[in-house]
Amino acid sequence: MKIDILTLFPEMFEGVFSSSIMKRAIEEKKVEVSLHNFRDYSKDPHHKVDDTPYGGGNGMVLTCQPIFDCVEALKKENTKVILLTPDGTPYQQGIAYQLAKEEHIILICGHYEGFDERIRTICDMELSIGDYVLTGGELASMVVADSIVRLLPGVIEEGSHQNDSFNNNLLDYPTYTKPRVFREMEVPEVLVSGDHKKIEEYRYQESLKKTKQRRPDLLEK
Ligand code: 6GU
Repeated sequence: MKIDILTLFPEMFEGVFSSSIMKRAIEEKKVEVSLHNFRDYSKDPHHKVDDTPYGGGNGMVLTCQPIFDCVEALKKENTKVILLTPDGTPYQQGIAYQLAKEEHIILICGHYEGFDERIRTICDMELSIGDYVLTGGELASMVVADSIVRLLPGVIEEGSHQNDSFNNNLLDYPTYTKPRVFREMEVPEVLVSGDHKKIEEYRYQESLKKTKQRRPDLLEK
């Protein structure tokens, strides 16, 4: 998979792509990530990328030209162009699975107070990562990229995302490791019983219980 990210702040991504699982996935060529500062595509003599809004109002609006030219330079036959915006489709695990099947993704990070509405015409999808407002799409695109990359074949141990929270609309069951007793808190007996059928049933029931308590909305899906 190839992920191209359009941003005015490529330096924000350094830590995310040079650490942990993302770093390894890139090194092992499971994914290729490129950052593009669309300011470099601006035809304005001062490399301007924004202007005042028609009709008046506060703030600056990202202009079409640099983003259109940057997307057109990168776009291939099977490219999915995604805009990160607080008014986009709420991002969910199901979308991560769909996007993990794509060959090439372009993520466009909006910034400042907004972007020219016509930028939406070159996008296949608009995503929001939640009901709160960020200063820009950068953090959102990191969230989307991270959640996709971990699903790519060979990035994390096969099967280890089978039990992720949100698969089957259930939250994860509780897990424990050594020691068996820590500050008088004991690991549930069933987990050391060796009875795999019982363990499976216990985990399912715990998932269900936690989901009912914390996210009853998931069970209605
Ligand atoms: Cl994708 N962008 C911004 N700026 N704020 C957000 C968001 C995206 N998703 C939630 N809040």
